[in-house]
Amino acid sequence: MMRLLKLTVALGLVVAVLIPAGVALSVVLADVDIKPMSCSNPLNVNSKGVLPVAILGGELWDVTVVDPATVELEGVAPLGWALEDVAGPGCSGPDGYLDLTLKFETQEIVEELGAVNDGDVVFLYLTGNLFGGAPMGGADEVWIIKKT
Ligand SMILES: [Ca+2]
Ligand SMILES: [Ca+2]
Repeated sequence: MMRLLKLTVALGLVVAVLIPAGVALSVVLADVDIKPMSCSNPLNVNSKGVLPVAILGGELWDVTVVDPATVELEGVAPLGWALEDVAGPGCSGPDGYLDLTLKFETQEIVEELGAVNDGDVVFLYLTGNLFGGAPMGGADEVWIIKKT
């Protein structure tokens, strides 16, 4: 239920963001999972590591239709990607459906976030295209860890 609620909120925000840009109406909404299998998605802004993100596949949603070369998180291109079943909906483990996993350099994402405070919860937006050109997008939230 929580998960459903979160997705509804994310959908509203994505549409609100995309309509002014003129891209609206047929955006394919993807189930984006930042840090697969973690629900709270802590993001340490001082981390020099990578941020793993999965576009979760499902019975009606084959992630191989997504063109990985077009995917960006907050406008940042991934370091690499793979097709692998790493997680399922609601922060669960592998569910038998293939996921598109991408790795982003944490510091590049942090730069795009601008000013954040320890404990903030912020949405990160993922955008991209399907092979054939249709736009897709989704969002998930992270919990900012900023130790001073
Ligand atoms: Ca997660
Ligand atoms: Ca999966």
